[in-house]
Amino acid sequence: MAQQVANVWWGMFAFATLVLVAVSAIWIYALARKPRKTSDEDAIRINRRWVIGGGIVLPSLSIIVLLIFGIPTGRSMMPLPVEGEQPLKVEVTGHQWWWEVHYPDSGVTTANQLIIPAGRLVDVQVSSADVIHSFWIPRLGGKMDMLPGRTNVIRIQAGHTGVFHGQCSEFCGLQHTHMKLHVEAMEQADFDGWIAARENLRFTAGAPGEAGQVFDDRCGQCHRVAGLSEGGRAPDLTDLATRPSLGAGVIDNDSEGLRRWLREHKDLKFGNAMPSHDDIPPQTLDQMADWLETLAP
Ligand code: HEC
Ligand SMILES: [Cu+2]
Repeated sequence: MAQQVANVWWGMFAFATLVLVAVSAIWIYALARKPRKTSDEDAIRINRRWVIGGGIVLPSLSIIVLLIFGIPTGRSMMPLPVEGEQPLKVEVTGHQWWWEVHYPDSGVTTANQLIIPAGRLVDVQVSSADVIHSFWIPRLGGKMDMLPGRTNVIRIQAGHTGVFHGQCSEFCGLQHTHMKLHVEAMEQADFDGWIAARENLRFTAGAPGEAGQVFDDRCGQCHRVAGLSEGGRAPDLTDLATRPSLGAGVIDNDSEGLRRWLREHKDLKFGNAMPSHDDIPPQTLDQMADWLETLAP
């Protein structure tokens, strides 16, 4: 779809360049030529010719040509019925300031990463839990507003495997910039494996010692870890260790990053909705970080 959008853009660019060159040439010619005597009637006639030709016929033709190419491109991004293999459904919900990603067919939930099979159509059902956000993966095509209380659908298709970058593109508050989405297209078989690994993933052992208590009392109220807590107000942490970044792109997700996030998340991402952990002893936070690093299939 992005390829088609790009083609339409280049076509418009070429045509606009032609018009610019033509108008400039006529303008230079008009400046350079000697004035001729024209009768009033002739002047009106010439005038009218330019208004009708240049002002009505040319723009109408250009718009018709543009629509001939533009409408099919727009339609290819709409979730119209297709024959054969059905598009994969994914629900993406915008939150201030992170992305909830849910695969309704398998019940898998993750956050701040959208994994899709390359080559297959994907219908992304976008919505919002709070304010208006906008779903945009520039290299995969158009954008779609994410509105609270309404579900919009945008169809995407990655032509090849690889990593693409998504970004919220509707100003949604302080940390709008720090609302990045990691998008990865995999071979269908790898994608199936990715889903299968998460489908029945349940943890039985919580964090050890103090950290376990803190998790049950606090973290688990907002965060879900399959098998341990059902919090739904914050990123699902079940596959946390497999994600490339924390805080929707604020910091790399490694041992160091995780420790920093738990201690300094208020500085790293000012205003984010997670309460400060200043009252939790550093060693408990480190214990927590060690355990969070094990949350993976
Ligand atoms: C009031 C709800 C709330 C509580 C309680 C809470 N968090 Fe969070 N947490 C959030 C929100 C919201 C985010 C996402 C912030 C953002 O990126 O804007 C978050 C983000 C995170 C992340 C990064 C996740 C990611 O994928 O980027 C980790 C890790 C995390 N919290 C761990 C914890 C731990 C450990 C505790 C308990 C000590 C805790 N949280 C308590 C709401 C909460
Ligand atoms: Cu935003």
